[in-house]
Parts: sequence; structure tokens; C-alpha cells
Amino acid sequence: MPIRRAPRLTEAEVTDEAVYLNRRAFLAAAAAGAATLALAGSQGSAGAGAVPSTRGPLPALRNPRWSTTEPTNRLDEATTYNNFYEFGVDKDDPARLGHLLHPRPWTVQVGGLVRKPARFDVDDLLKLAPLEERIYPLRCVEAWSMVIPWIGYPLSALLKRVEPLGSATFVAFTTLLDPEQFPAQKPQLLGFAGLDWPYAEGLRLDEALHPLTLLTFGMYGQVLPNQNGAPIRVVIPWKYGFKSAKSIVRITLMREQPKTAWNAAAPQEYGFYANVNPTVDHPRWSQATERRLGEFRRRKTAPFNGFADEVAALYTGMDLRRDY
Ligand SMILES: Nc1nc2c(c(=O)[nH]1)N[C@H]1C(S)=C(S)[C@@H](COP(=O)(O)O)O[C@H]1N2
Ligand SMILES: [Mo]
Repeated sequence: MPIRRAPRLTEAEVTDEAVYLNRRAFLAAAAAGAATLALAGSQGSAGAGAVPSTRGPLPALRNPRWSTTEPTNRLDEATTYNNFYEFGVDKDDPARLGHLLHPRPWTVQVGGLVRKPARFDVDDLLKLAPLEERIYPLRCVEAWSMVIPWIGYPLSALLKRVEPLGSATFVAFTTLLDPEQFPAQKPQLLGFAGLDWPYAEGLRLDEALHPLTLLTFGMYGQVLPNQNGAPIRVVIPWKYGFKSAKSIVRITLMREQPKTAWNAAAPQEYGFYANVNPTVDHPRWSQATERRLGEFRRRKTAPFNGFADEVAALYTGMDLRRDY
């Protein structure tokens, strides 16, 4: 019988543990007279030659075919309550430390099992296909949710450009690895023994090619804020939020199912598929309901986060209780 690695953490559990560890690290650093924890504001600007496209308007027409009609959350809700563990495990860490990330210049390498591997400058990627606005609910595995107007275009436009080989079955996404920009990637100071960096996520190729899967550059009519995954992320609205990797530097087409960050950390808590499913509970909490930010009463969680008509056919013949 194969030996299974014991679960090391859960997304909610690690929060408390990592905060504890961080405070301990802080006290140790303070005792040693190290002032290095004052990360905020310690870095200069990107300099005179910086491309000024890291903030400001990003116009796009709404695509109602692939949008929910639910009311959107406020911008400040979507930019101050975030999961982005590279900045820390508290919900306000990404907003507090997001300025450390420099989203320009930025290149994305697209390769693996493709006929035309390429490195793209993110400003060229922005022009690869027409930008659309998509209103999607974001359902975190922690059982909270919000509705966000994203801006981007289907990931399929980019994947088709590099011409996947017939042997490609999965797509892996890799987030930037740089402890200077992502303070929690510094193991000695703010790290926690949970996720292996860089953050990794993945999809089956047919999921990645689905028109709902959005290569995302903006939200609320603006360029993506750093805490939401600037300059480029994916959004997969029928899956739990952790599948939607932020600040991507590499997209790799593969034959085998890629190793993904949360699944590797706690496989029985975070499946590879991670389809929003109210009938499959997280081992330690129910997924039947969720807390929409700004609402008082919990609401029911919808199968595939409300997109069952669009995506259920991707999973015909699969046991979604086993392949959770
Ligand atoms: N690189 C990276 N991507 C990530 C995460 C992360 O910690 N690191 N957190 C995920 C989780 S758990 C969620 S719920 C969403 C949150 O996206 P938002 O902050 O834009 O709402 O980002 C996902 N993408
Ligand atoms: Mo999440």
C-alpha cells in the first residue's frame, strides 16, 4: 500500500499557524535587533523608465453570454480581502504588501508540449485578443464568496496561438518566484512550512480551453491591482478560488497531471479538480453554503458555482465525489 503523506495544513488552518509562526519570527528578529521586517515601503519605485501601465483604466465590453447577473461586490471588498500567500496569510496582507510586486516589465513563457513555444511580453499578451468584461462569482474553498467584474479574454486564444501537440493533456500555471517581491517566500522570516513555492496550479487541457476560463488582466474597468494577481492571472469561475493562480510567469502544456500547490500540501483536503460542489464537504467544514462578502445570511452554494449548464459535460463519466 502506498504511504500517504500526512496532511500538513489546510487553507484555513494554516492561517492561524502561520500567523503564530510569523509573530514568533518577528519577536526573534526584533530581539536580534534586525529591522528587516519593515518590508513595507522599503523598496524604491521601478524607476524612470517604468512602463506606466501598471494602473489605470482598461476598457472592455461586457460579455453577457458568459457573465452572471448577480450584483457585484464593491471594489474595496475585492482589493482588501484577499488570499495571496506570497504576501502572507492574513486577508489584508496582500493589500498591505502588494506594492512590493513590480508587474512591469513582465514576461510569460508558454511552452512544453506545443508546436510554437514563446515568451510573451505582458503588454503584447494584452493585445492578443479583444478584452471582455466577465462578471463571475469567486467561491473560495474557505466558504466565502464575492462577485467580481474581471477583464480578459479566453485562455484558449493564447493556447491556440502556441499550437498544443496531440500529446498535451494538462496545462500548468506557475506564479513568480521572487522573495524580494513576495516577502512570504523568504523562509527564514515570513515563510511557513506549508506551500512549496512557486505557487503552482493546473487544469486539464479541455478545462483550460473552455470559453469560461479567462486569462485576466484587469477588474472593475481597471488594470489588475497587485493584490489580485497583477499583471496576469487566470480565473476559472466554476472551481474553488485556489485554482485561479495569480501573477503568472509560466504556462506549460504537459502529458501528466501537474503537481499543484494546495493539492501537494494536503491532498485529501484539496483535490486537483476542485470543482465547486455543495455535496462534497471539505473534511472539516461543509461546502453546502457560503458567506457572500457584504451579506449577513449565508447563501446556498451552487453546483459548479452556478455554471453547471456550461461545464458539467466536461466531467461526464467521472465520479466527482472521488475526483473532487
Ligand atoms: N499565486 C497565488 N495565487 C492564488 C493564491 C495564492 O495564495 N497565490 N490564492 C488563491 C485563492 S485561495 C483564492 S480564493 C484566490 C483569491 O483571489 P482574489 O484575491 O483576487 O479574490 O486567489 C487564488 N490564487
Ligand atoms: Mo481560496
